[in-house]
Amino acid sequence: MEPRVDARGLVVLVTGATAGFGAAVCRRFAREGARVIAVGRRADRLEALRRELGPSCHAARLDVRDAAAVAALPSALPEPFSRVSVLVANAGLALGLAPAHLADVEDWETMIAANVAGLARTVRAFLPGMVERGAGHVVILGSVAGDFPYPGGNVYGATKAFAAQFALNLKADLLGTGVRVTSVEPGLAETEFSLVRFKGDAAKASEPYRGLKPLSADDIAEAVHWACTLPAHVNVNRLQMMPSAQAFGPFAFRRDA
Ligand code: NDP
Ligand code: 8X3
Repeated sequence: MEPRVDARGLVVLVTGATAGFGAAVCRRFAREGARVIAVGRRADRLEALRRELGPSCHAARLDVRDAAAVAALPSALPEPFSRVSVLVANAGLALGLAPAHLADVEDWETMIAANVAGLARTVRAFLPGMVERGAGHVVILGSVAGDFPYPGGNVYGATKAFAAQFALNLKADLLGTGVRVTSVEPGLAETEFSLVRFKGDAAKASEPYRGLKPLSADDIAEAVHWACTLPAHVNVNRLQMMPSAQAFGPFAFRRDA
């Protein structure tokens, strides 16, 4: 086997690093000796992570919906964090689980702004540097919700379908540049995701995980780390994961429809 990519040479920028998958990905790469840039909105969480990980971590407070701030981020990174080699575009959220005809349109706009526009802008900001250096890896957090429809998934699922197709289209564009692209598409994973989706309602948020073992943030971090440290000639295009306790729903029928 060709040699694996050595994490000690990587500069890994992670959006949505203040919780869940993003924080776990930062810890996973830092443990392997990579330099890590943690990006998110909550300053206290960023500062805590920066203190925990020490000098190998740089923190940048940023809302991925802020187009100007995203565009300015690559040139705002100090040495030795300025040459980002792995971008983990993970920041995102679901809001609500109401059927489309009852859903809050502002929730839809927030999801589209973060999960679609914010994602695309983040990737666009870091691609030129990677292409110029002839090396890099873009990891995009999609979801099984982008592949499998479920009631109430409406716009959230559609944003994740965008994420997966965007990743594949990037792969097409980046052929021959030395930049790898991977779409990671998890199923049920216990993080702050549901608390955000149900707007702080802890009882509702815990219901999806009741009585089963969901994926953990560390499980996703492990998968991201694996894909990024495979030998440079190997590109994992899509990586879909579910807990053993999850599977697909059957088709639904209504006899009275
Ligand atoms: P969490 O809610 O635990 O973490 C989400 C992270 O995204 C937080 O760090 C949050 O930070 C950040 N974030 C949200 N909005 C913005 C924004 N506008 N700008 C910058 N950062 C933002 O959820 P997960 O870790 O579970 O989710 C991470 C990704 O994985 C999301 O894209 C989600 O859709 C996806 N996913 C989650 C699954 C799950 O079941 N948990 C399954 C499949 C995919 P802050 O609020 O500080 O900005
Ligand atoms: C998160 C997984 O099934 O709650 O993307 O939509 S799900």
